[in-house]
Amino acid sequence: MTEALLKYFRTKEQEVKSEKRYDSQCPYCSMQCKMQLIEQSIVSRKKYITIGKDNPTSEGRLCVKGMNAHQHAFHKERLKYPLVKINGEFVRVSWKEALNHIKENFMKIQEESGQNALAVYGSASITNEEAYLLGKFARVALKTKYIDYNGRLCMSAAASAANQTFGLDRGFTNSLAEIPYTRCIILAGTNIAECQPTIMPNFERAKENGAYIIAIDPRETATTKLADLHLKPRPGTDAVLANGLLKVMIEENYVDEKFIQERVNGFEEVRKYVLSLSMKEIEEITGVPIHLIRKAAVRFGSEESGMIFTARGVEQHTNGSKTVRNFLNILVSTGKIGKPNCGYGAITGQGNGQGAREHGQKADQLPGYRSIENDEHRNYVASIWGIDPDDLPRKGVSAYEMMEKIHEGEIKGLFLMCSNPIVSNPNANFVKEAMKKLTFFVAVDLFISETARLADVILPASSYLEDEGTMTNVEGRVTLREASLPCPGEAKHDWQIICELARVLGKEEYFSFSSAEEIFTELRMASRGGTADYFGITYERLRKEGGLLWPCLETNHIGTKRLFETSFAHPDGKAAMVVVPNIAEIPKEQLCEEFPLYLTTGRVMSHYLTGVQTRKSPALAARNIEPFMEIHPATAAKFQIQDQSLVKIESRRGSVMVRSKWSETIRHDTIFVPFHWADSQNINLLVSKELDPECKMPGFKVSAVKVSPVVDFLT
Ligand SMILES: Nc1nc2c(c(=O)[nH]1)N[C@H]1C(S)=C(S)[C@@H](COP(=O)(O)OP(=O)(O)OC[C@H]3O[C@@H](n4cnc5c(=O)[nH]c(N)nc54)[C@H](O)[C@@H]3O)O[C@H]1N2
Ligand SMILES: Nc1nc2c(c(=O)[nH]1)N[C@H]1C(S)=C(S)[C@@H](COP(=O)(O)OP(=O)(O)OC[C@H]3O[C@@H](n4cnc5c(=O)[nH]c(N)nc54)[C@H](O)[C@@H]3O)O[C@H]1N2
Ligand code: SF4
Ligand SMILES: [Mo]
Repeated sequence: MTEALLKYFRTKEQEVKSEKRYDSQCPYCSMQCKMQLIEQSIVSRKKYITIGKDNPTSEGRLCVKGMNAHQHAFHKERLKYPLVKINGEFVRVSWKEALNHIKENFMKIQEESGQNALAVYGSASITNEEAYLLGKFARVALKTKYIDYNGRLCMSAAASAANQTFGLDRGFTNSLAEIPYTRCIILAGTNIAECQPTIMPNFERAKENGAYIIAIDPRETATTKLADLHLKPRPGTDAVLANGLLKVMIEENYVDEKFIQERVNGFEEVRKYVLSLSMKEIEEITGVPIHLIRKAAVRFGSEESGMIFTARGVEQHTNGSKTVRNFLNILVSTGKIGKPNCGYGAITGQGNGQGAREHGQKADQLPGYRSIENDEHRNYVASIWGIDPDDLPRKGVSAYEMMEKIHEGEIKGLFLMCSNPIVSNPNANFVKEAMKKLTFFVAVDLFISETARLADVILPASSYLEDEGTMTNVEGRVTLREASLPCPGEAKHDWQIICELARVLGKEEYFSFSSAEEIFTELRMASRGGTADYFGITYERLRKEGGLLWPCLETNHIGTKRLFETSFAHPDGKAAMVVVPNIAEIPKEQLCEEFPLYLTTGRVMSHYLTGVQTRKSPALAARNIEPFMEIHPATAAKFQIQDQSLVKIESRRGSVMVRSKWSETIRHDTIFVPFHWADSQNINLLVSKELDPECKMPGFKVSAVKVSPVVDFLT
């Protein structure tokens, strides 16, 4: 540093009058990096800096989003008061007025149209306590069967696959600390370098230790650059590719006969099926040359240890659940699970993407990963809640299907917490129409999001800097987010909002909580004996031990670092393989003469999901001010598209306009657009309503589209 620079910093430091520090965890991805916000008072203003804090998962690292997260939390548009829409305009009201207004409308809807005319839509960005309470609120306070959440669009395929194959779904079967010591890694449809950046050193260390990395992605990314071998399948054909990999592994004798014999069901059927397949056909369907499939299979099969990671690239398909199961077929037939440095990771998405899928926000679920259709489970949870099990509603429908029910008029009122569905759901035009049809709509948010704009009431929620609670991270590690900054204006914590609303609805006795910790104490009991058992976890332990991996059965249990060491979680202790047919599983969205290209969607490093938060952060927005369409120059030439020019993309559902970005490394038949922008740049206007029949995941990663230059732009 030069003398002049040093002098500059010294002067700046002298301007700082006082400093306060607040602990928290990043509000964004599943790494849940621990951080500290430093608030400096400088003569006439406040200055904020965010630094990382050491912990077992992110080891003190932060990425650019975490470092700048406070910018949205302190943004001038942060909601500070309840708002009620009067004659089309939002007007500030008191909490009392807002809550009474909600009560009147909710009661009227249920009196006129029945309990199930109200629906709840939740989120995996809220804490475990809030996710748990929201599930209870729907079932006990509103008595509706309709509740689901944004994680349906995110983790449902991986969760469904792990539950079916292993009998239990915890994102990572091991702890991150084992990654550096594995010999071969398959990264299928995951862009960790941009989406969980602070996980990367684990993979870099593995590489330094000689691990061979195979990436599967239709385009080159910062993640695939780390790989020794990059397979670029046609979008949506990963299940077929996995059949090819498995065929080679079986033919070359890389399967673990002893492991299969002792611990796996269904291998014989899968073996027979994949051996009947032709590699030529697999090459034709996937677009991946046979010799590369062989190379990947032989390497993964022959190494003594290996791990497979999947993320939304292979999961967000109308066959996402089966695709993941096929990757798990590979893992269990090679016996690379349940032992050191071997395992599976579904790279979880949102901050609480893991915990929020365990405690009852899902349409068919009760806390602790229990089933709402299982009588024993119903009796247990009803006993914790102090209600008659017969009063517990049955299962409802998935997130997007709730939009259909709204359209049909069956659902008339909606309570939305922490999500922006008109931007994040597929078939966005339809979803927006649905929202407009609602008789009464309440949104709880930090901002007036594109969806909240359509609400009748908006309630202001607290942010990650203000709201204490537990979050279960990418490893399945339960962490305590200590947050202590006062709420801005009259904003309240999501759990407080749920409790207050329950109170005005006459259900106070079930929701009389005065802290997040009190809710957690009930959650521990409610999850006890379930697959996701949190009973042994307490705030005190989390403070002392920094985080615990579930299941954690007793307060002296150390948590579970590695799953399935001696048995899987099915009643017979065995993993269940399944045949994943090539033909039936090809995506429902087909190319044709009119729509000749695959559109796939995803993320960039500096933005988060629908962008409501990151688009308000100047440092992040500046990195990607607008969406772009990645396209191969040869394809661009075919459709007369210049680099950096405005392009119209059309599907069977709608059209958007974005700027082109030539890329030599994407497949010729595929374009890529990130989904962090809204309104006329909302890429979900193009995505179809088709869902995976098993888990109801939309096909975000394959739409048939055409592209054309926006000629008027230059003339
Ligand atoms: N910066 C940033 N980080 C995030 C988020 C964010 O919005 N921004 N969101 C968080 C959340 S909620 C989630 S769910 C995760 C998502 O994390 P990822 O799933 O890693 O992210 P995506 O970009 O959606 O998709 C990953 C990759 O899949 C590839 N892909 C697309 N189609 C296919 C296909 O058919 N087959 C294969 N094999 N690959 C395909 C894409 O090219 C992309 O590189 O990230 C979390 N972290
Ligand atoms: N095309 C396409 N679409 C996709 C995907 C894709 O890859 N491609 N990915 C899907 C995936 S994986 C996901 S996870 C979804 C996510 O989609 P959404 O659920 O819509 O996610 P967000 O953009 O995070 O919306 C969160 C909203 O809650 C607000 N908020 C933030 N924190 C809080 C809080 O603590 N309390 C409250 N009450 N509000 C808060 C934010 O301001 C924002 O308005 O999108 C899905 N949609
Ligand atoms: S976005 Fe994810 S990796 Fe980046 S700081 Fe936040 S939690 Fe950590
Ligand atoms: Mo997600």
